[in-house]
Amino acid sequence: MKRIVTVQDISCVGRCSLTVALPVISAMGVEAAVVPTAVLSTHTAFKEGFTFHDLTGEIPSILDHWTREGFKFDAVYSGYLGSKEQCDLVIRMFEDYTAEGALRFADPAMADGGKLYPGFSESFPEEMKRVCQAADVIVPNITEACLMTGKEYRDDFSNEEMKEVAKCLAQGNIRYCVITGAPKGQDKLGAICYDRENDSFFEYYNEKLPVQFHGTGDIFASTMVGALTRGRTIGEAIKLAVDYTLECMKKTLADPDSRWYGVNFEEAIPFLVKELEK
Ligand code: PXL
Repeated sequence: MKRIVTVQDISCVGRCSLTVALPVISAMGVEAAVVPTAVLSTHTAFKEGFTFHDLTGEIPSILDHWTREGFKFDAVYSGYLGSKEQCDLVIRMFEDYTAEGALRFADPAMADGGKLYPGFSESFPEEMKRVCQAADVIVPNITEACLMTGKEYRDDFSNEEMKEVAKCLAQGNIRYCVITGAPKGQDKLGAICYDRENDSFFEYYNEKLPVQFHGTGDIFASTMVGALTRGRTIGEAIKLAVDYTLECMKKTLADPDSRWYGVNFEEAIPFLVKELEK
């Protein structure tokens, strides 16, 4: 069985980060080890009052133990990170805990809709850019891609403009820069992938629903990591991630109260497993 390690926070309520990555990756038949970066009472899109306990201080000793044990993983997957120091630690993990040919995957989960999430400083995107450019595959939304390339965000970028941003960000180790949540016309949503090695683009779209939910980026990223680790091509991984995310959103729509609690990925797990077996 393949084994990955994912580095992100644990938000106790509000399906996102580790509470999404662990079940999704497990459902895909891949073992998931974790490095928790922080413990929060909820994700930060909840109103005032969420708690935040930073775990940066714990990570170096976890990694030192792993070095003594000689642990290596088939993928290192980073998500929501809280500090420059954590960015440095992820870059160290990309170097030191990857098996031969392993995947280095970064989801720069820090912003959406033109704005950084609460608690991030203006300088954080520069730190996250270092993490992304040390990875093989990255999955920013267009807001995150703009913040890391210094482009001004607009909510009406054309397909060509998005491709330009993806290409501009694809430096360092990056092989594939996947812009998530990319629209196609009025009624399609999907992803645009820039393949740096071949200087080409791959796009995949599915139905666009008239709603947005919190935590869809984590579903998308976790699905891609699972699929790539299972040996799927980048195109197959993107298609599966777009389709499963849509399926989760459809399940969520059936329960309007669940909006702040992330998407209903649980009831869509049978779809994911079936698609993966095809
Ligand atoms: O879904 C990304 C994410 C992860 N972790 C925390 C968050 C968010 C998005 O807001 O707040 C704590």
